[in-house]
Amino acid sequence: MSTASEQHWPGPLSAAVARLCTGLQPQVSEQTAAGFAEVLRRLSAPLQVAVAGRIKSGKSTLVNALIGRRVAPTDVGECTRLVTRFQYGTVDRVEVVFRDGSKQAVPFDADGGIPADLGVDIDQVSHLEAYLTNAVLRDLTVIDTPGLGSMDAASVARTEELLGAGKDEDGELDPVSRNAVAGAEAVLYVVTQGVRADDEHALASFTAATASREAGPVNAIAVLNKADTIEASTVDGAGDDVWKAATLLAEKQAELLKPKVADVLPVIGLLAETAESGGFTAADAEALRELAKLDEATRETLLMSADLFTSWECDVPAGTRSRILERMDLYGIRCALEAIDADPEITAGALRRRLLDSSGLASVLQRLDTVFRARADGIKAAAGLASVTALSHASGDPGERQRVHDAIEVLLAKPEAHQLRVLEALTLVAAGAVTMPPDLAEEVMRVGSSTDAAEQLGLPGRHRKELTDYALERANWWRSFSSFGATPAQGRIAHVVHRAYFLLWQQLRSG
Ligand SMILES: Nc1nc2c(ncn2[C@@H]2O[C@H](COP(=O)(O)OP(=O)(O)OP(=O)(O)O)[C@@H](O)[C@H]2O)c(=O)[nH]1
Ligand SMILES: [Mg+2]
Repeated sequence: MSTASEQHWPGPLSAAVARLCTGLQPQVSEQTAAGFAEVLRRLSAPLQVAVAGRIKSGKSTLVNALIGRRVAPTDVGECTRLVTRFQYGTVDRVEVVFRDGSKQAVPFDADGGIPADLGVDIDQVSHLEAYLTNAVLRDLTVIDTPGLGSMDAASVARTEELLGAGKDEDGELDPVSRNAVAGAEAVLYVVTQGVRADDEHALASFTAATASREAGPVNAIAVLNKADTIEASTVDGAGDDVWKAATLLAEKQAELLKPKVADVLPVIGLLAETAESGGFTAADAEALRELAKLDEATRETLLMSADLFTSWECDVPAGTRSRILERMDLYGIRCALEAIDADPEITAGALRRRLLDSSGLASVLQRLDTVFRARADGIKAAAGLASVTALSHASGDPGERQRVHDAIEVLLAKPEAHQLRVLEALTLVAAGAVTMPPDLAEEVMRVGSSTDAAEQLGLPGRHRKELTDYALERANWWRSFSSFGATPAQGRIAHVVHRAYFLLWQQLRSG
C-alpha cells in the first residue's frame, strides 16, 4: 500500500487527515486499519457529488447536462432505479457491480448511453460504475441516484444501502465500516415546483445520499429544476415571465432550505442536456425555422399545449415535432422561435447557444465550482475525519476509540487544521443541532464557508489594515460571548469561531 506522502491529496487539510490515518494504522485492529485504507483511498479520489431528489425531478437529465453527454438513462427503464457512479476513466466503459461483488461489463447502446435495460437480474445488482474520458469527471465523481418517493422509507433505505455498497473493492470491510466510509461527500439536490421545500421527507434524501453524514451549506447546493414548466401567472410579481417566476420561487425555497444548502438555483435541465450533449442538431434548427414561418394563428395554437403541438395539422411532419418537443419542451421551442424571429438567419450553433443560455446551466456550473471544487479539500477532509471517528466507534474497542479520539484532538488543535473545526461547528449550526441567534449563525456560516480572508470577514475588497483590525475585534467579541451569555453548546461554537478570527488576525498581521 502506498503511504500518505506518496499520494496526491486535494489540499493541506486532506493531507493532514491522511497523515493521521497512516499514523494510526499500526495502532488499531486489522479491521479498523482496513477502514482507514479505504478512507485514504477516498481522500485522494475526486470529490463525490450525489445528485439526489424526488422521483422524476430530472436528476439524470441534469447529470447528462453536467457531463455533456446523454449517457444516464432518463424517463423509463430499470436503470433509473439504480445508483450509477460516473467517474473518470481512460477508456469509456460501463460495469454492473453485483451484490456479491462480482462485475460484468455492459456495452453502451447505439446512442452512446447506458442501456435502459441491462439484461441481468436487477435484484442482484448493487450499482453501476460508468468510466468516461471526460474533463468534468477529472475532479468530480458524479453519482446519479434513484428518485425517492415522498413517504417511502424503503427507498431512502435502498439508496442509503446502494450508496454504501460497492466501495468495498477488496472485500475487507464489514457492512458497518463500509457504511461509515461510503456515501457522497457533497450533494446536488434537485427539487421542482411541486416539492414543498420544508417537507422533511424531501430532506431525508439528503441524508440518504450522504450515507447519514450531515449536509450543509458547505457541501450541498439545490436546484429548482424544470423551471420551464412553472406557470408564471401563479407567482406573484412575475408577470408572464417564466424565468422571473422561477427565480422568485427559487428565492422562496432558499429561505426554507437555508442553511441546509448553500443556494437554490433555477435551471431547465432538459434544455441544458439538449444543448450540451449534441441533442440539438442542424435538422432540429431547420424544423424550428419552418415552424417560425407558420402563420401567427397556427403557431399560437401549436404552442398552447404539448398535445396540440404534435397533433395539430401543419406542414412540419408530426414526427419531427415530437422529437423537438421531447428535446426542448414548449418553453424551449418558444425561446428558439423568438430567437429566429429576431434573426431569421441565426445559425444552428447560435441557436444552440441561445438554448444553453436560457437553461441557467452556467450559474449552476459556477456555483459547483465555488462551492464544491474550490472547497474540495475541506469537504473531503471533514468527511474523512467523520469516517475515521465512525470506524473507531464501530470497532467496539474502548482503547482504540480513545487513541483515535486523542489523535484527532491533536490534529484539530493545530492552527492549519482549525478550519476543520470551523466546518464542524458550521455544520452543527446549519443542522440546527446548536441554535444561535440568526445574525451569529450567519457569521458562523460566513467564517466557515470561504477560504478568502476578506470574504470570511464579510468585508470584500477592503484594505488589509481594516481586515486586521476587524478580525481582532470579532475575535475578542466571540471570546467574551463564549464566557458570558452563551449556553454551553453555543460556548463551544463561540470558542471555535473566536480562534478562527484569532488565527485570521495572526495571518493578516504577518502578511
Ligand atoms: N420540461 C422539462 N422536462 C424535464 C426537465 N428535466 C427533466 N425533464 C423530463 O422529466 C422526465 C424525468 O427526467 P429524469 O432525468 O429521468 O428524472 P429523474 O429524476 O432522473 O427520474 P428517476 O431517476 O426515475 O427518479 C424526463 O422526461 C425528462 O425529459 C426540465 O428541465 N424541463
Ligand atoms: Mg434518474
